[in-house]
Amino acid sequence: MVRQILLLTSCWALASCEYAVRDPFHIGYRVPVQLADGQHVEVETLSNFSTGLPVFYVQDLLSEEECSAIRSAAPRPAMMKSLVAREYQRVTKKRAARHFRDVDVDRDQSLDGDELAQFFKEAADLVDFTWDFLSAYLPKATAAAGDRRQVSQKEFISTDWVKFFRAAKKHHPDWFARHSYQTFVEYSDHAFLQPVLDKVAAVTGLSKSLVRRTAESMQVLLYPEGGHYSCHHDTAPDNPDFPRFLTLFFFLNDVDGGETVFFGTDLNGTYPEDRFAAGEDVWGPIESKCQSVRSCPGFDGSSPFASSLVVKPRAGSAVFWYNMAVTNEGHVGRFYWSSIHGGCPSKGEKWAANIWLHAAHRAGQEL
Ligand SMILES: [Ca+2]
Repeated sequence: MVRQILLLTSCWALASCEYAVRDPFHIGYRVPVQLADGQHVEVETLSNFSTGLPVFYVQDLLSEEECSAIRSAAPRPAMMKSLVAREYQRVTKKRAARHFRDVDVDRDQSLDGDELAQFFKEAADLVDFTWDFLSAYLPKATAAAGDRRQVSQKEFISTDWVKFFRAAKKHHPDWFARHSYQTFVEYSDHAFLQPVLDKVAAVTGLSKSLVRRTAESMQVLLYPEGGHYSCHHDTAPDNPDFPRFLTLFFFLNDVDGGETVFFGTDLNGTYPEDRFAAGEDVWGPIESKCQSVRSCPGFDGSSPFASSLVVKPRAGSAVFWYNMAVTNEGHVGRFYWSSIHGGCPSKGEKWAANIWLHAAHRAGQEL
């Protein structure tokens, strides 16, 4: 059923279709691909439509020299801290009253942990916190016994939230949705990147000209120890600026931790898209649940996404997937909510790079 829906909106492995997506067949399926330099690699299916999203893996797609060259093309002084929400800098007492009204969804004039978490997310992309840390700023709330701690309106509004978020950034940078550094590298500035683009074409099955025409500048990422990126989509269904229909993610060094997790996949359970097709709101709850780094494999033993696809970093390897369907004319098609994914905390410096291919929006297109 799901696959039929996707077939209707995807340009599907047709020779005449420039945007044909690679057919995943079944999990574990490997197709050999010869690269321009004569090297052979295998494109392995890690997940397919029946488990949530087609995801492919290619081991040793980049040489050690290419990994090193990409890292060198992104010198540390050029790396910018990946942006998170900065609304918190404007949370005055007056604005705090408005925030309180916005997040007190049950209108009981106090905030519980979930409601407070909503404020933290909106104000600063803060997705993890502990009540122990909060106790310095909200002593009355944290003095209450049990798990059902509440923050009163008076206490919320009188709290210096700018000071709180600054302290959180200083002492717990890993609590924020993104803890990484990034820069963009232009293909035209580096001759060695042209063969890299051609490798992307070879493994995705797309033409070299299409890849060169539609590739966004390469994003190079550096995650410090403990760095991570909470679950997210690489594009949005209605985002005209970044219609990234395909993501190819390179791991540029070996590191423990730092796994990429596809939270919208379910390798041995009920595929959430089935429930989504039945009208159930599954993606909202999944997205809020996978924000915390506690959703990462083995983080605290709870493993809330134990059946999701996990890809471990390995220098030179690549993983790629589709964020949306694309029409034969290259236009944006149906959005794949199941493409939600995240990068787990790395246990050392982790280098990676993204290549995104863009589809086009039709004028006036409604998605
Ligand atoms: Ca409430």
